[in-house]
Amino acid sequence: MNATLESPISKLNVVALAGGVGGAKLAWGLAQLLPPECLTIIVNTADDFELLDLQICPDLDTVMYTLAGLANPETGWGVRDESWSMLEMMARYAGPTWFRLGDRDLATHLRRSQWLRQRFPLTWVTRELCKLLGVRHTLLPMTDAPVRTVVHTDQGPLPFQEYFVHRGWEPVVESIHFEGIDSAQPTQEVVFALREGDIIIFCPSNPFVSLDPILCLPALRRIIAASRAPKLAITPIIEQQALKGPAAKMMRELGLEVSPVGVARYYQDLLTGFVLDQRDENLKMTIAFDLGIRTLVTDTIMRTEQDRVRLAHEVLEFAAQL
Ligand code: FO1
Repeated sequence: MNATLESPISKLNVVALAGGVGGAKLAWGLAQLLPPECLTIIVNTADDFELLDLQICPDLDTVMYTLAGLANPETGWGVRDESWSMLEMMARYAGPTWFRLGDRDLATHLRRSQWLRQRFPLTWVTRELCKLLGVRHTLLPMTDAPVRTVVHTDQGPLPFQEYFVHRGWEPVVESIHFEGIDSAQPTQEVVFALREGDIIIFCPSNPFVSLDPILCLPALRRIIAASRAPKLAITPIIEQQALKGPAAKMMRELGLEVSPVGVARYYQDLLTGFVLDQRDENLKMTIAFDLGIRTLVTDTIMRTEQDRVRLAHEVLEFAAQL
């Protein structure tokens, strides 16, 4: 796809905070409009985990594969045109198959884990993987330190992927904890990107398990709050539902209002703008007047590549008015 942004916005430093599939789609749209030196995507690493002695970084990989044009279009995660021979053999050995690692995807985990064992930091490893896949925009893990989401549920505390994939986000969430967050530092690259950012975008990712880990890193929330850049979020909730994943179910279980208003309120102290879906237009005034956040109402569903670019374009134009 060949799109350009005929406006001075294309020269600004845009920083996007992203988690899984929704964040990756918007990041891809932004990457079609902005030159590589103008877009940095800071990605959640708290759903990373270790499986078969490999370091798996699902959100980083989802964004990386999407920007590389390699993402599986059916799932949003993993690699397109995947084969599953390793998993079939693993089943014969009675090994773990609940987390579906495809053959091509496996190469990423093997290479990353090898470099991490050689003590290269995750930021370096991510830059290298991106370079080798032809991703030219900057992808940054939120930290090089291990941070792990633990979901406290009616069935006890569960590591994130155990809750999300193995148990299909069926347990009732009582609270969420990010193990290691207090001693983890955001990387210098992350801090620099946010300090130099002219626009900060909260992608339509799960607020509790995708963006919260980034915002809970020591000093990051303060840096974002202090930034004078326009800061805007795109709703991951439309008509009381999440397009994908457990965000709406989590909101309900955590006792929050399941709506774009609930999301805007959750980020209230950080935002200057909020993008809500046209299906929720009636909530615009509540966000604007009760929460004091400027709003843009548009079609936020990204079904096609054109949708991603259109939404990215609208978001950038909106940011320019804030
Ligand atoms: N999500 C699933 O629902 N089932 C899987 O088997 C699965 C495998 C998987 C493998 C590699 C990868 O990078 C991601 C994978 N995901 C899978 C997605 C991932 O667990 C979640 O989407 C994120 O952690 C939430 O953002």
